Order: sequence, then structure tokens, then C-alpha cells
Amino acid sequence: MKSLRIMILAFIADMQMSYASNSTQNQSCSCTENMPVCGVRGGGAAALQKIAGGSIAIKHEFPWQAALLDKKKKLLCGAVVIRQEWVASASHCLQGYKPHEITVVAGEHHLLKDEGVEQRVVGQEIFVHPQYVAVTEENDIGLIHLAQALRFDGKTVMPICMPTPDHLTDGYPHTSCVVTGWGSEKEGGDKSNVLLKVVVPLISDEKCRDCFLKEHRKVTDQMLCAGYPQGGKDSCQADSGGPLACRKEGNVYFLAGLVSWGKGCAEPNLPGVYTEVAHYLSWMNAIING
Ligand code: 4AZ
Repeated sequence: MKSLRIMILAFIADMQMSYASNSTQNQSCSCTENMPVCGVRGGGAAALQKIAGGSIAIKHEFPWQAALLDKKKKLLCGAVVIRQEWVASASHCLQGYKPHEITVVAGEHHLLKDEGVEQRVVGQEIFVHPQYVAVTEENDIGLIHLAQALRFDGKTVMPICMPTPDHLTDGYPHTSCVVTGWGSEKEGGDKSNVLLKVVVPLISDEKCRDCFLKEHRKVTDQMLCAGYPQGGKDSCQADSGGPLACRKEGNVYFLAGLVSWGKGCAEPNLPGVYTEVAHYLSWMNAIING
């Protein structure tokens, strides 16, 4: 009994420390809104346990996941909550849209069911990366400034942690990360109505370049690859713009990548390619804080 109490106390102390170290917002706020926590998976999920080869996420397991809907309320892409008024996505998802044509849905799980916790907000401003190149998918990152702030409730809608400059992931091959989305389960397949997740290991840029040589596709240092040599598990169409979340200390996840491109989905030796977010921190901060 005593040791259980000690364990519980140690757990509470640990929680308080990570609460303090993750403070990004108003530190004097003692309310549950604006809770200064990021990157914590929900749904009672432990550690890592149809995207291609994945499984259904637990409700609100990924409280940073958002869906982008078009004017007809059809799924356009994924996105990721990084601040109350900001989501990140891929430039290729945002290009050509006016801000009010895109609806961002946070707290979403099943696209066709209303669970009463979804937060739907239209865009106010769209920022496509000024060096985005559609043919090569270079700098495939964009930001949406929301017309209203999201409510962070500690459960259904919470931000992911941003990477730090030392999270440039080429130094972390084989790290297991998780990618999520409502995209298709195979190339040309139907989108999923329910949020899917799949664990994929990071691959070095060097290996990834070799994989795409035969496809005559360039993998730059600002891209990040993840997948299995044998294929079978991957992000796919309409997962684009969604998060590749990697675990750092504890059970806290940071935004390593945004789903960007690939050759088909889940094919052997053709990993998924992601925008490596750690390369874009100063661009993002300049826009968000500017
Ligand atoms: C796409 O078309 C797409 N296998 C996204 C990710 C991948 C392939 C295609 C990765 O949006």
C-alpha cells in the first residue's frame, strides 16, 4: 500500500514537472483552458503499441490531429494543432484556397458522426511557404491562422509539441513515430471515415535518396522519410498535411514531420516522405509571432 502511494506521489510530481517544462502559454493561468501542455496522447493510450496497414485510433488519442474540409465539407487533407489560433499543414493542401473556403475541424474522430466535442473553425489567413515548389514538393509546409481560437480542454483538443532545432531527425534513424489521418488505405482507395494510425520507423536521408533514385525523385535535407523495407504500412492520399509524431522524453510527442508525398502507398522500399518540421521553426515563428 505504502509503495503504491509513493508511486502515485512520484507520478504526480512527474506530471507537474512535465506540466511546468511544457509551459508555452500564460503561466499564471490556473484554469483548465489554456492548459500549457503539449504532445500528450489521450484516450487512455499506453505507449506505442486503414491509413495503409494501420489501425483505428482510440477517440482523442491524438488530440492535435485536425481535418481540413473544403467548401463542400469534404475531407481535403490533415493538419496539426500547434497553437490555439494556428494549425500547420502541407503547402500542397492549401495552395489555391481562400482562407474562408477551408474549415479546420479539431476534436474529430469519426468524420460522419457528431460527438459534440468537435471544434469547427474557418481559416482567417493562409501562409504557403514562399519557396514551395509543386513539382518537387520542396518546402511543402503551410500555416492556417484560424478565425477563432481553439479551446484546449486537456482531452479532445490539445497541441502537439514543436520540435527543437536538435530534433533534426537524420540523427535518429529507427526512431518509431506514428502517423495519423483519414486518408485512403491504399493508392486510389476510399478515404477512411474514422481516424487511423500507423507506427513507422524513421529512415536516414541517405537510404531514402537511394530508394527514390529509380523514381527520379529528389529527397532533400528538408525532407524526412519513414517506412518499412517490406512496405505494408504507410501514410497515403488525403493523409497529406497531417502529423508524423515522434516520442521524446516520457510519453510526450513532437511534430517531426508533415505528410507530403510518396510513390504509391506502402510499397516495399518506397517510404513515405514528410516535410521535416525542425527545418522550418524560424519561418513558422516569424509568422506566428509576427
Ligand atoms: C498523397 O498523394 C500521398 N505514401 C501522401 C503520402 C504518400 C503518398 C501519397 C506516402 O497525398
